[in-house]
Amino acid sequence: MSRPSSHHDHSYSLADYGWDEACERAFAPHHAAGLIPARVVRAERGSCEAITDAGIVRAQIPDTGQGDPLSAPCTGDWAALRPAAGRGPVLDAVLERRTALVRSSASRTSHGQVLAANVDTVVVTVSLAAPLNHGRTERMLALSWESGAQPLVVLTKADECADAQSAAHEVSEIAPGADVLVTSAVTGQGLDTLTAVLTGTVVLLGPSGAGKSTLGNRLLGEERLATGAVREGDGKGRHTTAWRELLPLPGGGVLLDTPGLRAIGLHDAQDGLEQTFAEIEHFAQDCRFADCAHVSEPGCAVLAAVAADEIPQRRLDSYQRLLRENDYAASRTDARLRADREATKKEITRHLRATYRFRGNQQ
Ligand SMILES: Nc1nc2c(ncn2[C@@H]2O[C@H](COP(=O)(O)OP(=O)(O)OP(=O)(O)O)[C@@H](O)[C@H]2O)c(=O)[nH]1
Ligand SMILES: [Mg+2]
Ligand SMILES: [Zn+2]
Repeated sequence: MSRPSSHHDHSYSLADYGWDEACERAFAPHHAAGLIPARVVRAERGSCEAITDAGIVRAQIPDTGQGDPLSAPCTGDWAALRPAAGRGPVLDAVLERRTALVRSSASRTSHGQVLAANVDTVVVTVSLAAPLNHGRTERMLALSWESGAQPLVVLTKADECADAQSAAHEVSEIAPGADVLVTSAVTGQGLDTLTAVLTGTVVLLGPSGAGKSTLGNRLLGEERLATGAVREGDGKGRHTTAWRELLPLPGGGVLLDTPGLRAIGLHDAQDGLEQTFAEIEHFAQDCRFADCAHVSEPGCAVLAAVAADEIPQRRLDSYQRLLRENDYAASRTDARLRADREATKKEITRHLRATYRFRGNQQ
């Protein structure tokens, strides 16, 4: 396994990390309050590393008591830091996120987990050294579209594939609206094009072993990220990357490598799914019923398109499976919200009872 170098260069400024006029405007009230602008490059529970114009600092994250991890500061957030005498600064506020990459959290709670905030481009990596798994790619695309960022599919390891072009064609059929690029970190194929099209905050997303960190090192121009061999036999990765950290790209913009996710659960991704399956939604406009589920309804234009081989059956099945999963996740969220509200109501009732009993005793 190759070792990454672990420290940031201190010569970078906030502008290198994407600070622009929109940030400046949004930060104005914090500026007036004497707070310092920063971008979170790595977040943990209780503290984070953030870049400021004075270099990297570690800032404390006060416990807000809010259970929802969606509101916790995460990598890519623009933050307002309050300087504290004699110790590190405290993260006081987070600017509203332009975009956010959210998956349903791994824990059994129904909360979402923010993988990255203020992302411009999501690089969805797909290895050409293993059989294509369209369902997984569609899932990653749905997550990407839902985030508000632009997805770009990057096929990796072209050197290990006999016919990369036809694989690229196949993948482009399941990725309406996203470009598909063939690359190899070994031969260098496609890397100049990739470098040229990447701007802003770029996130590498994909299964373990897809070659995200290897690609990241090529984009960074140095071995900053640890990489690991895939397993003999099934070609699966070993989950080499363990954390998420923003790194500046030599040509401008910043890069976020992510750990290969074991499971990418959808979180409230209805719009992202509609975008991912745009051609099905297009046909659906001609269904007789506005709420057609494209199962057995009369006058269903989607089923007609499947029968006419204009939409592959696999594609419709995949869409319906992901929609069901998303609905299920949403209903769990609703149940949790209901439970939260019930708990709050009970708490208030208890409080009122105690208060009135107290008053009653006084009289
Ligand atoms: N042949 C070939 N191998 C590659 C290429 N890119 C990456 N690899 C190999 O694929 C393996 C996995 O690469 P990583 O970059 O660690 O994969 P990753 O996606 O970062 O994996 P995780 O960090 O576990 O999520 C390593 O052995 C790489 O050398 C490529 O373009 N061609
Ligand atoms: Mg990695
Ligand atoms: Zn229909």
